[in-house]
Amino acid sequence: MSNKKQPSNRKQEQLEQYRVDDRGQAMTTNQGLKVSEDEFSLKAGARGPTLMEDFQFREKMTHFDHERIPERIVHARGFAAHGDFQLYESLEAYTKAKFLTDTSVVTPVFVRFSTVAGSRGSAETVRDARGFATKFYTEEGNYDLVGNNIPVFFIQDAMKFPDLVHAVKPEPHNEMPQAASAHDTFWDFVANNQETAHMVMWKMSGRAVPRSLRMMEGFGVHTFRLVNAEGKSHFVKFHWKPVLGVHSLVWDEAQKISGKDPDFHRRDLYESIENGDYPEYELGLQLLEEEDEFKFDFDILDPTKIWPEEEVPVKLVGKLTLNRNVDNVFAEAEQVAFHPGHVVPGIDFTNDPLLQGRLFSYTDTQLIRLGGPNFHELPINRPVCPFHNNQRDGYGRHTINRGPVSYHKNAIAGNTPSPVSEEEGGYAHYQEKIDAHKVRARSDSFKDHFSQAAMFWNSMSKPEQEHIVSAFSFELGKLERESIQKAVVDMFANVNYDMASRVAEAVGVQAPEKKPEPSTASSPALSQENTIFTARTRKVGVLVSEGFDGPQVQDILDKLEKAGVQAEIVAERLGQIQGTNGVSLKVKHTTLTSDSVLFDALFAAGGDANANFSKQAAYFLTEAFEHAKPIAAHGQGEGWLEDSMKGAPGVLVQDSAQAEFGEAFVELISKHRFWNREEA
Ligand code: HDD
Repeated sequence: MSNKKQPSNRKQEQLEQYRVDDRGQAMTTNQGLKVSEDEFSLKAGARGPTLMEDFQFREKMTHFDHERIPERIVHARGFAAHGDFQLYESLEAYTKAKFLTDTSVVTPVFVRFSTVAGSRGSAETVRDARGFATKFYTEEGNYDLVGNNIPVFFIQDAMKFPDLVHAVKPEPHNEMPQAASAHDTFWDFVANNQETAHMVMWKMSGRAVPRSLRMMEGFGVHTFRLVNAEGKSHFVKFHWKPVLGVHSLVWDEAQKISGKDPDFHRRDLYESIENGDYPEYELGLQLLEEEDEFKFDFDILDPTKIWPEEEVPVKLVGKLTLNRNVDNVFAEAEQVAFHPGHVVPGIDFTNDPLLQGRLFSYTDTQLIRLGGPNFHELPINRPVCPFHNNQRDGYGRHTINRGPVSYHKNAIAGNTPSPVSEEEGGYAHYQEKIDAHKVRARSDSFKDHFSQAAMFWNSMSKPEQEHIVSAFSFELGKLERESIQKAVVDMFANVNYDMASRVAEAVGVQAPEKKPEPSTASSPALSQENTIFTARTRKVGVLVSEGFDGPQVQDILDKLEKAGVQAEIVAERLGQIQGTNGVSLKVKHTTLTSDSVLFDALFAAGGDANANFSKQAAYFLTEAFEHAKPIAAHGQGEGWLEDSMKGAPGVLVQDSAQAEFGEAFVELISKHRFWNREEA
């Protein structure tokens, strides 16, 4: 980590006491004993056996042998950062949660992003949902918003979660494939559990291959409750809206990045924070009066349904800024323990059966993962407010509780620690009236699986629909069993007949029977065509060789920098590269150490390239062109473009009349991709 001054807040002040810098220190054992030698074990003679007495060797080896803890059963591959949350306006009409009512409060946060299916070391640009888990360290205790970048879930009842996860994880007989849903058991699960239809549509879309963790939405998924000081409750859905807009990779690119840079997403997040391009997301709320619980044609307790934003607008209420990287991934990102049940007064649950099950699972998983009931004492998990109760002991206890009392009620300690009233901040559950039979059942109101899946399809632009058809064709194309391909195609004919027929044709199974369209509704907010477009923080690869046009290229690079674009020089070899008029550039990559898939756009800046570099540059440009990326060419750089690329949408070739070349390139970069080129 760099030595620059890091942003601070109350959580950072607390963490500071645990941070240790070993640089410049004498080496000791864990008991504080200074060691005089750390390369050789204690032996009976330089060529003799190692002695049992060697406590230093035993300590070092034992600690090493115990370094690993079980990875998370889901969301194992994750990365995290610190930041702050601040409110725009008081939400006291809806909630009494202090961090949502006082606009002067800056709440420290810790956010962990993750993929779901892959192991801890798996590639990051796989087709998957992304976890977006936020811990707010509020003055009233920790509040965790444990969400995903997809607003719906595969299943409606937590009872099925182990089945879903078993189906999507690598198949147990051969542990293949890693971090991928393109295999028989996942799609067998889908076809036999048709409530999955809506989330599968999202998973086949660009949402499942985000360009950056900074360019994806987050969702609390479930309907939660906000409760105000008068005890009035509103239903709420939580959203995170990225300030840079929602953008995706294309599938071919995502797969190649998995090999070229399996750490692509964490690198992007880490570098952005180090560069001071702090990732930002606005918190959005969809609020619903309790009286309106039954006004929709879906059940608001069903986690496979969204509330279309056009019907229930998203109110933007505050901003999350990630401004500090972790110092140690294990201590922070790995040991952080999230739980949807970590709430504060003013936030409560609903009877969504998926949420209800999650309220059990998360503590249980931390017990095995973090080795006991004291994980709340780990630095990253400690609230910034004090905590007092009669819980005691267990593995790894840090707190030294004083005095004889560890029970309630008592007289010895004046009956303390004591519960406090709601007025004094005591958490009181919302008193929802329940009058029902105990049953193991799915509510009839949860039985429509296809209408919103169809609405998602209807809301997509043409290129987005093409990407979905090709994602289905890829995934089903990887299956071994034709019966499953057929069952899936038949199932999705219920969502959209044309879509399913095209997939059937692509994978060579019989076309499905024509089914009625379940819904003609659409929700424009779902299309990424309607998102925010900006060139800020985009990465441009600048292909250049010796003797490039110094003043012109420098001018274009200056324009890019001014627009917040990151330009990185790619040349034949590392070091400095000389252009005309004494302009010299520092080379960051060669064509060997980078690849077109690692950039948002390419700038062919020219120079007297040798045959090898010209060939490599042409290859970069062709691939970027195929991935619909913005391209600009100047001077000899034009010669590296295939003729068919010139004049295509999103390709800018400098002619002498164009004074505003740099500005025009920035404009292209802000467009993200030129899908019309793909269609052509
Ligand atoms: Fe979960 C981790 C999000 C359903 C059980 N989940 C986990 C993480 C996220 C989510 C973001 C990673 C947290 C981190 O970074 O440490 N999970 C969701 C969402 C769901 C969901 C948005 C549906 C709306 N999850 C879900 C169900 C269950 C679980 C139905 C079980 C009943 N989830 C877990 C878990 C994990 C977990 C096994 C693994 C590691 C952990 O909890 O701490 O308990």
